[in-house]
Amino acid sequence: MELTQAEAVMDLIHARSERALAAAQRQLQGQLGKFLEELIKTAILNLAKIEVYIDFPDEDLPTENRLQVAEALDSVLRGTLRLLATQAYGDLLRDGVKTVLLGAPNVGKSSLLNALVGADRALVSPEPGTTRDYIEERLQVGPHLLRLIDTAGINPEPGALERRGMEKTAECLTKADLIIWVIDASLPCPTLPFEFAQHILPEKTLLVRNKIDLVSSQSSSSQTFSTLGELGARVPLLVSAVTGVGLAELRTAIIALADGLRPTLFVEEHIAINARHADALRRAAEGFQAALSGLMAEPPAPIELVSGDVRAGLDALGEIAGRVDNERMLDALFANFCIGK
Ligand SMILES: Nc1nc2c(ncn2[C@@H]2O[C@H](COP(=O)(O)OP(=O)(O)OP(=O)(O)O)[C@@H](O)[C@H]2O)c(=O)[nH]1
Ligand SMILES: [Mg+2]
Repeated sequence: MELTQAEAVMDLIHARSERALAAAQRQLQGQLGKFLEELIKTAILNLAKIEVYIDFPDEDLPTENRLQVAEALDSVLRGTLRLLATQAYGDLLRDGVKTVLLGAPNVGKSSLLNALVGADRALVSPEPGTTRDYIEERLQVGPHLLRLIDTAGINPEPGALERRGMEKTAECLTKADLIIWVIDASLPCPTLPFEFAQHILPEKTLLVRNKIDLVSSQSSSSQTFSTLGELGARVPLLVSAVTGVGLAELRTAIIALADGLRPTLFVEEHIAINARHADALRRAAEGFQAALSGLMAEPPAPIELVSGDVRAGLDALGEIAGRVDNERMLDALFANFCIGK
């Protein structure tokens, strides 16, 4: 078993959602290892192609070979960056989808958190400004793990303590994967100050009209949302945290939005690297990038330097699965070139 598979066993044990489980299973089957192996193979082969010329200092690396090697290293670099791009998805699987409940005071954010979690987790009261600090709960919604965060309500005229709560809300928003924007269905349509509104991207936001139990069905269908911009043009979700109406639809909508957070770069959607992999991949990318720059410079960098950079990239890739040893390098060197002929 290689290192990535051993890590997958750990991920399997800690998996808290179907998606995390599926990703861990694929990694256990060696999916990540195989992808890395391909990159390593190509890099070793091309390292061999240039190191031949270190051993024969009278000959220069012909331009044609140089371009071939550069092209191959470029594909290794792109593969490395593609893997690196799955880190955000890996974080999402391991830590949960960061979902922020946002809205004016008293609209029922804490009540919604309690209703979704199925427990009295956050304090609820008819007084506005109940929640000051943010409250976080993990829960499963369909195949996803959610980190649901209840925040202090956005008050246009806050007191000192409320203002500090709102600063924390703004900070939460900048890191949110999803936003549930709650408005009170029994009140006129609200607006949000710019410092909050700027973070509300329509593709990651659900508009929820809570307290629908207080509103007759006629008046709820006639309300317009002209102050809410692009989001206002959508049909909002109608829910009641008190009666439970609309909560199933809210869960379905959350699942649909969370599904959209998957990386689109991979057909094999289950690759999701961890922080250790990301650190090594970043160093690998640096090595391959430096080698490429050296090869493509005019005049090209000395071959010893280029080879050193490729080796640094290879070592970093090798760290992820185990190690790339010199034996393998020599094998490739002798298998592909008629040295000593
Ligand atoms: N009728 C009705 N009342 C609700 C509903 N949801 C919440 N409430 C009531 O609205 C009041 C405020 O609810 P909270 O959940 O504390 O509201 P909040 O948005 O967290 O408020 P802050 O923490 O002050 O920002 C409470 O009295 C709740 O019982 C609902 O769907 N229907
Ligand atoms: Mg609250």
